[in-house]
Amino acid sequence: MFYNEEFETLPRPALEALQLKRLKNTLARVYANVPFYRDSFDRAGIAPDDVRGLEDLQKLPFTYKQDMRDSYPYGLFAAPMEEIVRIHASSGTTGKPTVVGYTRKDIDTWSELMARSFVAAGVHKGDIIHNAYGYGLFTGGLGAHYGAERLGASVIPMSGGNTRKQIMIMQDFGSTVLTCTPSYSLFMAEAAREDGVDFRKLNLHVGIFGAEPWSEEMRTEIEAKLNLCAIDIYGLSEIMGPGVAIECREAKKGLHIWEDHFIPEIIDPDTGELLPPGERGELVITTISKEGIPLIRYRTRDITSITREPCACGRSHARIARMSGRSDDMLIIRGVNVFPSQIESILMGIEGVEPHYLLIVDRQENLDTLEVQVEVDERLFSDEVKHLQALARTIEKEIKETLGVTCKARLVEPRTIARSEGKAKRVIDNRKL
Ligand code: DLL
Repeated sequence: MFYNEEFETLPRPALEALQLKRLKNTLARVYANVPFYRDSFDRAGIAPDDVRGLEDLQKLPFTYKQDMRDSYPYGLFAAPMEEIVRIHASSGTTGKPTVVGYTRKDIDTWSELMARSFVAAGVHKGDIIHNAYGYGLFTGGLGAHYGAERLGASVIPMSGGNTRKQIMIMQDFGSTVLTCTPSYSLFMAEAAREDGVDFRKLNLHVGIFGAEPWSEEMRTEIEAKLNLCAIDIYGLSEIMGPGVAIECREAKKGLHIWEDHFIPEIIDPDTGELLPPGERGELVITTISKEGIPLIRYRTRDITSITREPCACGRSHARIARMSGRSDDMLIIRGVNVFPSQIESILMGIEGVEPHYLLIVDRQENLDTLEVQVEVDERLFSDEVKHLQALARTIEKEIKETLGVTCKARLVEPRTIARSEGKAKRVIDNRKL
């Protein structure tokens, strides 16, 4: 099933011809309207007309999040304010947020791409979408909302929070689709259980989860606890919001990135060199249809790989692998590089461990330390101490053997680690303080 079959299955030569045409238009637009791009292209000695083929994209300089911060709030906008109909912003952990603006056409494109994403995930008209992504400056809530309406499904604009009410509504309104962060879905399942509601008896058939990294093992856990098909959706506010890429229900293997609107590249984050398909590196995205704030070769910091192998679903658009994290989330512990998602995969594979954890990194006497706090099954906690100790040793051993990192496992009681209604906080790094 497709939302826009013609464009979703466009044969690659036609897709690439369309990309080139749109890229040229975008370059002309930013060169004419955004002083930042005119300066950066001039400095690199390249003019929009020098880009004759898609391979010439590599000659263009990158755009970084810092460039957006430096031009706060509207400096990179390529459309006059009279044409901007919506403003969103991403909450940076430090300093000012990153601000993005959408023209009416941008909102229209975003709605279509979210509608396509819903259909790829197996959502139909007639579905009741329980949208628990936050509404507000965050793009999750409104992005999913407009896509649901475009598709013609019924959308319940819940936003995040008030978990008990969410469960009541889901039960009473017969929600069939859940959209929220993967961590919040588990929080809901847990709250439901406490209220004596069996999540598996709800009408939900699919959950569309994203906005934070999660592992394949976490998917297994969510699918079992919520009794639905869990689909991974990716996006970022700088590029658009949710719906930049999504898994298809047919294959559930890699996320189709909507290449008629975005050109993806995978680069070595240290050298900036393009990497071949299949190799992991940083995802760089160029927007080719945006009017409000087009971005050229934007460094997402997200780590993935790309494949253009045909997919069982028939979509011709490239697929990116599940994100293993952000290059700036990578922890370096005594010289060993570890992504929190790698630790998550190991934890989820161990019997008795619950999907709620927190990594605490510190430095004692010039040595990095890692403490893995993780909740364990209620039954285990009331069990003999020696069983708990054995479990802690197993966790420490598996992490050491798989990742080469020494850690201390601290098993905590169920519901002691803070729950999140949006993006989960998995790491506390005290070294930076
Ligand atoms: O998180 C947009 C979104 C909303 C995506 C709802 C999916 C669903 P930002 O707040 O700007 O936008 O954060 C973007 O979140 O660069 C990734 O690091 C991370 N991220 C988003 N989706 C995924 C995912 C929204 N499926 C940042 N897997 C991105 C891993 C993800 N990380």
